[in-house]
Amino acid sequence: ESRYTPAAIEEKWQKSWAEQGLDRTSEDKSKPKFYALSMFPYPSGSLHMGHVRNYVITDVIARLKRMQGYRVLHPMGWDAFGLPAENAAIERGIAPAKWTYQNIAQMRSQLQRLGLSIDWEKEIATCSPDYYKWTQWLFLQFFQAGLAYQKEAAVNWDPIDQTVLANEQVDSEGRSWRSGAIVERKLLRQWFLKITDYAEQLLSDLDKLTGWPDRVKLMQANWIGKSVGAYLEFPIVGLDEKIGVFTTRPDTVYGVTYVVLAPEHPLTPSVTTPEQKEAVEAFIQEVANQSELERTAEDKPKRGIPTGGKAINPFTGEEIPIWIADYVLYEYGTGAVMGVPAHDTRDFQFAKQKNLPIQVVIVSPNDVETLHATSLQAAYTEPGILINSDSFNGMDSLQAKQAIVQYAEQQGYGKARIQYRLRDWLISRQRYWGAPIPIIHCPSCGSVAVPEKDLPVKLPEDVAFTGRGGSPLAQLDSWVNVPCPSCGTPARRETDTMDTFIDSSWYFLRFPDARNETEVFDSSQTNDWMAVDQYVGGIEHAILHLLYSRFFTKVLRDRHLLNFDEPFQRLLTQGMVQGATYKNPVTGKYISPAQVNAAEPKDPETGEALEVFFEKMSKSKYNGVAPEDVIENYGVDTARMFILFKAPPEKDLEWEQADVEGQFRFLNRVWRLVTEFGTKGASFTQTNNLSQPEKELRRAIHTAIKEITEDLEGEYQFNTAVSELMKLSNALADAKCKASPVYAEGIRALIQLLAPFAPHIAEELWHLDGNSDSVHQQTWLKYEPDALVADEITLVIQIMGKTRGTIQVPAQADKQALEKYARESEVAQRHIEGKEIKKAIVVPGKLVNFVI
Ligand code: ANZ
Ligand code: ZN
Repeated sequence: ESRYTPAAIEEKWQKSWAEQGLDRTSEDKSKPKFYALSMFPYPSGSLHMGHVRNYVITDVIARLKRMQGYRVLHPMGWDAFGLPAENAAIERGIAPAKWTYQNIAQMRSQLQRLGLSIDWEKEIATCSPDYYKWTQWLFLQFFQAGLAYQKEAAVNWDPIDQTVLANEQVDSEGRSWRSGAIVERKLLRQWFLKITDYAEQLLSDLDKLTGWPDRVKLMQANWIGKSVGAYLEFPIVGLDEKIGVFTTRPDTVYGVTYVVLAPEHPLTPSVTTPEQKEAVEAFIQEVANQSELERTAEDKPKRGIPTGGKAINPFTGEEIPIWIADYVLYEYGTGAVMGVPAHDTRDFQFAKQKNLPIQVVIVSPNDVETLHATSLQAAYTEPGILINSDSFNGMDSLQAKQAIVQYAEQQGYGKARIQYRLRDWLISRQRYWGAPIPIIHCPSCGSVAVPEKDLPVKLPEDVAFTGRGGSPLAQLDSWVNVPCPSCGTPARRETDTMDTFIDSSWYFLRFPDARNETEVFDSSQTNDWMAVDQYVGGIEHAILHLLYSRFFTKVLRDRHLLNFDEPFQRLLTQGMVQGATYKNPVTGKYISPAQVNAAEPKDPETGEALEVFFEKMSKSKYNGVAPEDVIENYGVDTARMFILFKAPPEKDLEWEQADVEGQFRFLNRVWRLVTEFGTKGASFTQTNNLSQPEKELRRAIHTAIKEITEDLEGEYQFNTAVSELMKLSNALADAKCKASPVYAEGIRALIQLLAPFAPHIAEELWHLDGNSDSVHQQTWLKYEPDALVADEITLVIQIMGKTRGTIQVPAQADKQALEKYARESEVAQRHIEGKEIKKAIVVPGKLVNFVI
């Protein structure tokens, strides 16, 4: 009899599966399809437990679906463009491509040790010219559709190194990561994608995503931020211009006591009076250095100053002052607000601070009689009844919204308007390691698309990475200077590259046809495989990645490349993997577990008792567990079982060694059960005339099939599914019918049910059980309803509360019948010995107790 030695079987089977092509995507169109996808990793160089958890979850689903008769697409790729490769080039002189491909090679081999049933023939790296050719081609689709355009936008500018910085390269004090200079804001002409054109669809189609967590849908909806309201215009006194405002509360328009412009608003200079000019300019400078968050924080005092200019409220004809203030953002709505201090919290604070008048125009329905709401302690923001509002007095405020917009429209003061918080997507990056934007700027033709035959616009390799003087691409004259593709005059290449979120917005569309050299993908193939049936990844992508992918899908549908609306049918956001963390509460330092005694954790230097808690694994906290170490000690199957068993997939998972060992012991038990049983091969269970132990074991087997299948098909309760596997193994260990074909059936079922979870040990045991094909190619078991019905139960017989024995009785027997069976039983007869029975206590389904 052999011992369970993971190292001896795991690599063996991985090789064998690869040779047999077991994980290749089946193109058998007679089968229903299933597309299982994990969010592809950034090739940082090493795999962490978060990755492992993500991919194992997807793998279990993929393996189950294959066994259930689906053709499964389960691919993997690399989100391989981005800043770290360029930083490595600047800091260590290694070319970004080299650095990236080395990391990919390393992580691929780590992934392959996890026993994931991935079709590696479909592997994609977004930094490969075969891929980014099509990223560029897609950009041109957007460009041709009028969905890609240029405008000025602010960037982070390092004045010492003379270069644009990514947000990640600016520290919390606003300094450059390299030069330490205070980062400035600078306006540059940059490329945008018009995602705002799709705001409404991106919002309303959230309803179609029945397989997404509500939390994620809510985050998307908030990000899109739809507001229904009105656009109203306030004429400026002494100028032939108007200030347009967006308001969600047109019903409060009679309560407007001032108008506020964002300091950057183009009308600011023209409304400012000479007396205020100096103060206004100083204020604009001040605000320019604040972030949006600082400007809009609820708890901060609002800052602003009057421009000296005045506007007219068209509804009342009244003159009101025009202010500028930091709490009005230039990028939202029209960049101007009508101030209604009586009914808006921020306006109220502002008016109190600046002594601006407060005019109440809405009162609570209870106050209508008395109209006594004049000394407000806070803004009244609820609906109510209109007062001080001319012909709208007495109207309900919700109705008044419509009535006032209608009136405004008739009078030409404004109109109804829907506003979204979502802004167009800034995709330009002044960096090297990304897909070059395939545009050539010609002095006479403007921005010209690179012709399709010239794609990809390849990244040049003879580039210097200094971190200074702007993008490396912009410094390479030989690359930049090209003739215009349409008129031939000397022109310049666009030197911006694309945001890496573009690469990941379409990779899932490429997998069905990953090696296509002549098209972005064959639409019929992609339409056939899409949508992704199960997408699994981190909650950190709940907003941008998913929103951008949905946007791409909709644009390509409108370009007739796709025939569906939504890319991801079902979404699972897995929880974090947390490690035991030791922290000195006094110094705040994290201590490595290697340095402490877990039973009594103390700081090795100061002797302080340490705080112990679970937190997301990270290098800086010394609380990480390396996947390689676990695999080396216990094998991949144990790691997989632990991850699946320890917590439901959406919940955070606490890495506990004892539970890892628990799973290792469980796999050892399964190993012993099967190897002790020996090689019996297939057997057939005759279902009539089964003995009681056989019936019970059969019930345990079919209960396991039923429960595990339901756990996997419903909410992915991997943890309870593993518990069911344990129950089945216990039932087999305890079975009193080890020579029966039912026992053989049980052993086979255990191996097959284990296969998606612990694929290597299952395969080995399958072969030890006498099979020559793969367990992963078996048909997923179906339970037999008949087997679940208990036809007999075990009844305990007690005399004076003392258990004397058990008997088998029909499961359906009622109280009366149970008492009769008990009385007549041999056990009872023997112990009662003719004495009088005073009383019989019957607990249905359990026992009968005789008082004598
Ligand atoms: C007058 C008013 C009266 C407002 C009232 C609210 C309550 P959401 O829901 O976010 O769309 N606003 C408009 N543009 C703004 C900007 N660029 N910066 C700061 N605030 C701005 O909110 C829309 C409301 O936010 C608008 O409705 C406007 O204030 C303000 F009792 O107009 B309201
Ligand atoms: Zn030209």
